[in-house]
Amino acid sequence: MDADYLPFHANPKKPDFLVPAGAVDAHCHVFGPAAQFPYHPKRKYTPCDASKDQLFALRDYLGFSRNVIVQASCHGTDNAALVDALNSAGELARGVAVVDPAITEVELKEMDAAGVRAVRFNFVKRLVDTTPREVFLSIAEKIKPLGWHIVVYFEAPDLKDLIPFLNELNTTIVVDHMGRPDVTKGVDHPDFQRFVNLMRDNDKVWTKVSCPERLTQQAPDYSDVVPYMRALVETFPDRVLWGTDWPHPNMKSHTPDDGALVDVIPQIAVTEELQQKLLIDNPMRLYWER
Ligand code: 0GY
Repeated sequence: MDADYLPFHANPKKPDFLVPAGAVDAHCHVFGPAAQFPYHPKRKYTPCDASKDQLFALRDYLGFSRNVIVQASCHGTDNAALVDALNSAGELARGVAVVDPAITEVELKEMDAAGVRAVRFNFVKRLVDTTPREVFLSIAEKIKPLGWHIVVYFEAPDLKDLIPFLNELNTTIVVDHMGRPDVTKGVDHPDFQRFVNLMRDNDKVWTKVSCPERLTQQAPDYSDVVPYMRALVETFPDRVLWGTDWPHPNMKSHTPDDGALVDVIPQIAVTEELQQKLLIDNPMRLYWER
C-alpha cells in the first residue's frame, strides 16, 4: 500500500443507532486481496487489502443486511474481485462495475448474473485519466438492454459543465457523495443549490448521502456535513441512498470509525419513515427489484 495510505479502522464502535432490519449499505468496496486480485497497473493509488470477508463481517457487526459494492478505480476495468464478492454474497449484495467500451454482450450478461446492476463513470481527475464523453455514451447504450443504471462520481466545481451530459444520458443516474459539495459554503450557496436543482429538474437523478468523512472539517461528529445530507433526504426522500464507503480509500485527515458514521443516520433521516426509505425501500427498488 502507498506510504501515506490510511488503513480502515481496525476496531469501530458498535453504533448507538439501531439499524432497521433489511438495511442496505449502498456504497462500499472490496480491495484485492492483491495476491488473488492484483491492482490495476494504471491505478492512481495502492490501498491496503480489504477483503469480501472483512466487508461481510463489518456488515453484520454494524447491523446491515446487504451491500452494494462499487468497483474502485484501483482495480480499473478488471471487475474480478467485485464479481467474486458478489458470487459469494448471492442475494445479499449487488454491484456497480467499471467497464471498457469494448466489453461484449456476453461479458455484460455474466456480470448481470453475478448481481451487477450499474456502471460507474468517474470524473474525479486525481482517481482516473479522462474518458471522452463519446466513450461513456457508447457504454450507456450497451448497458441499456440490461436495464442497468449509471453511477457518477465528480466534484462540485465540475458539475456545471457536466449537467448537459448527465441530462443527455436520459437514464437513472446515482451521484456519489452528493457531488462532493464544499461544506464551508453553506446549503443555500448557489453551488449546492445547483446540485439540488439538477435533482429537482431531472427526476432520474438520485444521490448517495454519503462520505461526510471526506467533506468535513469537523470530524468525528461531521456536524458541518449533516445539513447537506438532511436537506437532500427531506427534499428527495425517494431518491437517496446511504453507504459507509468502507474501506474509505484515500483518506488523509483521519481514519473514520464506521460505527460513528452509522450514528449520523438518525440526524439526516430524522423519522422512521425516512430511515425506511433511505436504508431499505430505495436501495431495494434500485438494485434488487427488476
Ligand atoms: C470512494 C471515493 C474515492 C475513491 C474511489 O474509485 C475510487 O478509487 O471511489 C475517493 O478517493 O474519493 O467513493 O471510494
